[in-house]
Amino acid sequence: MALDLSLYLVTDSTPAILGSRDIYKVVEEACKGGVTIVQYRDKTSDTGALVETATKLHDITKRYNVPLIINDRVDVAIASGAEGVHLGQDDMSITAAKKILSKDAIVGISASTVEEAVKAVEEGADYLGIGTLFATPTKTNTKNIIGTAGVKTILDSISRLNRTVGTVGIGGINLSNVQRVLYQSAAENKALDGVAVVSAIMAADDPKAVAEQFKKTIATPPAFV
Ligand code: TZP
Ligand code: MG
Repeated sequence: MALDLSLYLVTDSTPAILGSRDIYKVVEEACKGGVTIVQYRDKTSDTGALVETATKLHDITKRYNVPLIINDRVDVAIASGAEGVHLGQDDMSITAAKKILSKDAIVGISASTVEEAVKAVEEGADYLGIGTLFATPTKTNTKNIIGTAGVKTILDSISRLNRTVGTVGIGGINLSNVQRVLYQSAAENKALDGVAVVSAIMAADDPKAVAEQFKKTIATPPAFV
């Protein structure tokens, strides 16, 4: 599966976002709408439930050729057959995760500073989730709100390393600001490969339609240039 980060869906199972809807239906609709990668992010379920949900999500995503990434938990990624993991700065190191996972597994990490980003690239991260771009009710314990200027500084620093690494912006991205995010955060030699969204798709009445709109908007040159 090639790594296409252009529209990265991160799930959320909390009532504030998912409501009483079914996570499997929402993720399947999002896949139909064209999300290119899905991360199962669940901070509350126990290990057994995580593996069960991840396995069911993987049954869905693989039908659409969409890689499934598991937040935080390398063990759950392996048990569910997912394609990779997304690590936080306080989780297992990239080096350790790569020792345990299969050699073609995708290992991504969150980065909010130049130092974190450079270290992650040097350790061989496949992609960086760069943020938090904008304050968002979805994640209130965010360390740094870095805006497009912060993303641009990070992209500029990693472009000097001459390593291949994917990049997505995350935090408060929606249909109204996505074009601006991509345009304003682009450094001279490196632009974001995509955007990661939670509520814009997970809380949408019609996740398929919103994913389609994102794809269209991302592919359209911004009118304000
Ligand atoms: N990491 C940084 S911000 C965030 C995560 C998981 C949540 C983004 O959620 P939303 O709803 O797309 O603003
Ligand atoms: Mg984490």
